[in-house]
Amino acid sequence: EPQAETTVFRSTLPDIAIPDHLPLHDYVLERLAERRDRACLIDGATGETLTFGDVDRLSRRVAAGMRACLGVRSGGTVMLLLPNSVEFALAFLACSRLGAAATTANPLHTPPEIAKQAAASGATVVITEPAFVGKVRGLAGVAVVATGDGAEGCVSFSDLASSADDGSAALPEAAAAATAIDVANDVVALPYSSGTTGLPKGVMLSHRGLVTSVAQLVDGDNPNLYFREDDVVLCVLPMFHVYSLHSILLCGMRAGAALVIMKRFDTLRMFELVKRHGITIVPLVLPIAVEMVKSDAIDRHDLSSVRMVISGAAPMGKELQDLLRAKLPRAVLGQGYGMTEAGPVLSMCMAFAKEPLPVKSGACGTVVRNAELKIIDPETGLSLHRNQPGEICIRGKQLMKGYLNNPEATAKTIDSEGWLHTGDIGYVDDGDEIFIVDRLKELIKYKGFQVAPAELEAMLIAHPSIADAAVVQMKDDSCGEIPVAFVVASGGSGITEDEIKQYVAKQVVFYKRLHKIFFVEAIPKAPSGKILRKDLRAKLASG
Ligand code: AYL
Repeated sequence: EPQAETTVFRSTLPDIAIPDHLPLHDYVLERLAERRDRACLIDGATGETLTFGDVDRLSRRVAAGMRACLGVRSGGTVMLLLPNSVEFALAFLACSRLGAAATTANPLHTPPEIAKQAAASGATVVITEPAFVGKVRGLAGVAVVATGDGAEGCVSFSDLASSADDGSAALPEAAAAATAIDVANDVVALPYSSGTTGLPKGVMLSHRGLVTSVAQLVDGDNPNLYFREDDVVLCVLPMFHVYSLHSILLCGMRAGAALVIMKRFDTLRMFELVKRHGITIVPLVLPIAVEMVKSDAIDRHDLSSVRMVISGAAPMGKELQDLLRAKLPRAVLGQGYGMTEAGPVLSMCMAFAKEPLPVKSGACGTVVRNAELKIIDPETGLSLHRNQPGEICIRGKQLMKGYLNNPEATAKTIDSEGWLHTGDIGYVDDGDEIFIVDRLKELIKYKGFQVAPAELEAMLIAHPSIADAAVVQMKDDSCGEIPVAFVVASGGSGITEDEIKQYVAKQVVFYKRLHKIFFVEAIPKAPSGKILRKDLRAKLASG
């Protein structure tokens, strides 16, 4: 029964004082003085280690270089088009120091996808690897920085990092810019997300928003996500995605843990790195868990250092969780639930707390502290009780400021009372744990990556041989979900499944490729013109 009174769910942990005056870099490096010589970033490929002191010094230099050579100022935007690397972390912190926003993107994106984000975000600088420079050369008004040995026509990252002195005294201007940061309003990260509907949009995460979200997990006497200074965290999830950026890079640095950076996932390499560096914390996504349990090598490697395995960004079934638990009996296994717009974390497994609580398999955590969560009937908007599934909504200082240049989409996502509507369907059980059971929104999650149906539908409809199209997800054991399309071919065009797949594949990053095309007479739609995705998904489920 929906009710007029709102049932608000809160963390079982008490609220804490969260700094609301520190810019993000100062917050994550707040205890620098005690940690100068501790390992912060370890390059998994080379073993090269940067201490907290190194990271502080180098990120100051990069900031100074970006300001002097590239004119990056407070309010500016820099695109990070980088795989996992030390450079990513340094460039991100440098943007924070300058009061500039870092808009992050997958370097495997196609040139048109990159161009779209660069233009929409207003980026004036792109930082990338030499191998990807060709993808961004044509961007008008954008300076390109290349890492490693640099590349022709580009500023080299190492020049940036060595351009100036490292002491703040030698950087009067940059220091002034840093102190001028308006923590409540200045955007520090600008990831792209399609949210509950439509095309990808820039999600404005402020300094205060991200500080709040990190603090909700790792601060306090009894942190919800207990990372210790002696922890070694595996960083194989891409930092350009908010899961890794927030819960690995920022939470890890704030807690004083060391990160082992892996550029791309490889099961054996990962097992070796666990052993070599004594990795204690393994954040992963479903496909990595699948690879791990499938590999016979898991039994031949000593993974006993691992004490915590975090899964997030997409649903992970109970069966897989149980298989993984059997392989890693010494580790606590649990889930985090996030959404880019939510800043990003809504809930975290309480078995990860300093004073852990027992949790249930399949749950995706308990709402974070200093926040409010409610479940509403999507039809009436009225609040629901425990154990009743409905749309998950969250409120707190950690939420995004809004979508860049898109107040309409912002207003549809965060209502006038400050509640963010996730488009996820779930319930809160008697033990305060959240279970996600369905998704109201269009979003498709392939290996934890976002696929926006609207983007693929626009592309399909633009094809002269296609009259109409709808894209939905199909369940898949190793990828979670895969995008498939229902297509109405134009009369007599005779276009084939392969032609359509190729046509899309040429324009998009690998995870947005269509896996199957179903030719139909018409796309089912509501009178309003809205695609009836539920009907299409039901069609797939019934085979
Ligand atoms: P976006 N279980 C089920 N679905 C999930 C889960 C989960 N544990 N986590 C995320 N999702 C889905 O913006 C859900 O539909 O953010 C949600 O609305 O790419 C959508 O993914 C959001 O997708 C963490 C843990 C960040 C997770 C995240 C998620 C970031 C993904 C930090 O510590």
